[in-house]
Amino acid sequence: MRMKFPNDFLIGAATAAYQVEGAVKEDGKGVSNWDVFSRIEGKTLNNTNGDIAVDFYHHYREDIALMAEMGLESYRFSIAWTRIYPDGTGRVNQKGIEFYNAVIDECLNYGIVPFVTLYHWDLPQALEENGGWTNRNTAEAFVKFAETCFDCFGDRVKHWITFNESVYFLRFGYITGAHPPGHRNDQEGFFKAIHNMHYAHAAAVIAYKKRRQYGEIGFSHGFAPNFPLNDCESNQGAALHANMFETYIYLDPVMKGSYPEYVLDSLRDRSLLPEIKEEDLKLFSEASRLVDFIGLNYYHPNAVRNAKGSEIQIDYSREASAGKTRQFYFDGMYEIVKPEGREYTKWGWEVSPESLLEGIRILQDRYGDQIKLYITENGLGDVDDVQGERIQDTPRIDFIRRHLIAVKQGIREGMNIKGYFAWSFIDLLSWLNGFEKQYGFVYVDHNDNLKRSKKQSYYWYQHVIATRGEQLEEE
Ligand code: BGP
Repeated sequence: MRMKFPNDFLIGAATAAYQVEGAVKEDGKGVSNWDVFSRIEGKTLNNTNGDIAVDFYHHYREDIALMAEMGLESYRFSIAWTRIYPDGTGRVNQKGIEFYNAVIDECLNYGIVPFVTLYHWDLPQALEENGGWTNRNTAEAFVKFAETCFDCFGDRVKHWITFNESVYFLRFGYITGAHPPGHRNDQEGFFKAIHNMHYAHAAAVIAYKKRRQYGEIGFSHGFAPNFPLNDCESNQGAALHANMFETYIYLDPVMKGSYPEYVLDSLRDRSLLPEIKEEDLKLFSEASRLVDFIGLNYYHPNAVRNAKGSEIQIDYSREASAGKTRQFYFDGMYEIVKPEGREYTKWGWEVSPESLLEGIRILQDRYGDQIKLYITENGLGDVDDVQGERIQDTPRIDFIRRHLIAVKQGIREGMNIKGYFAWSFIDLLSWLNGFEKQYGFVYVDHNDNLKRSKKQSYYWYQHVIATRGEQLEEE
């Protein structure tokens, strides 16, 4: 049976400030933790950094015109905190406000809905130096930054995301050291940072709703649902444990206003429980009643087996965090394996559109059937064949097509999914993989003045949007 996406379903694409903007020293922008971290030898592929990225700062008109020509309905982008508050707090930089006003207005001129992420990993260095997310002051500064954004842009921006993928920036920041601040196995810092991040999220949600701007606000989770390798009971336990520490510790406070008991017990046993004040929990609970949606960034599921007692060593290499080799497990209780006979990307990520739905069913069991969801990221990281006239990125088309069909199936089953954002609109800087791992509908030639070219997938997505996905199954 043919079906279009419902009228209120947004078909969009996403990027993040550090990965596209460049112009890191222009118009009063302050220094971010990534500006500093990427300068440390060996931290990123070929020591690439975001100094130029794809220079969206100067190309935004051209890029948004390309979005409009494609028919894109919504553009998810993030605001660089250091453009608004160069030192993280204190003085506001008017030029930064002007830049995002221009980007938002440009989108709206074409009828593109701006979908704005407040925190997509580029923390002001001044705050990082004072303890980053382990310091409650960072959370307070975030709330101030969020309020400034609501006050300056909230008349036109009606969709907000507080945090992007805390599961990754905190794990890589405090356990593997692959992201700033680069701590290794700092478990105490890790759980403290998680709690402060939750405080910042909750306070920002409440601050937003107080303003009565009649928009929505949510939280984007890096959703890699863990499934047991097989029916064996110990592997099922391992998958549950993994989901507790990779998903529920992030989504329970947002959706229910409390941490899972299982997580609390396990942290208490290991003397890792951070200080959780009664008033924080009150705040979480109030925010959980106000939050509008969960964003899922879905790339792959994980197959998990029990590893208790097998002395797993954390792999601190950049490759491990970039997904190329086996991943680490902070407490050695489970191991993510890559069973043979399944489909994987060049970076070893399992391709499984059906696991997205399976994962959503698990979330529905926990948070209710009608939780409002957006797929805030999904896409294929690949090395495209850029020879010849047109870039034939057929694997990307196939990947996105299959995931969009799954989303349609979910909607048919009654899932409350309100939009899909392909990662990414344009080829951009991958945090750890430089420019080697491409995700975009638009290619950027770094040897020819950052010239933009439309890929095959650009035209394909244009058609999907024009037909509201009606022909996906036949393409
Ligand atoms: C998500 C991030 C994005 C983006 C994407 C692809 O985790 O939110 O910013 O980078 O993953 O990741 P990668 O470039 O490592 O393949």
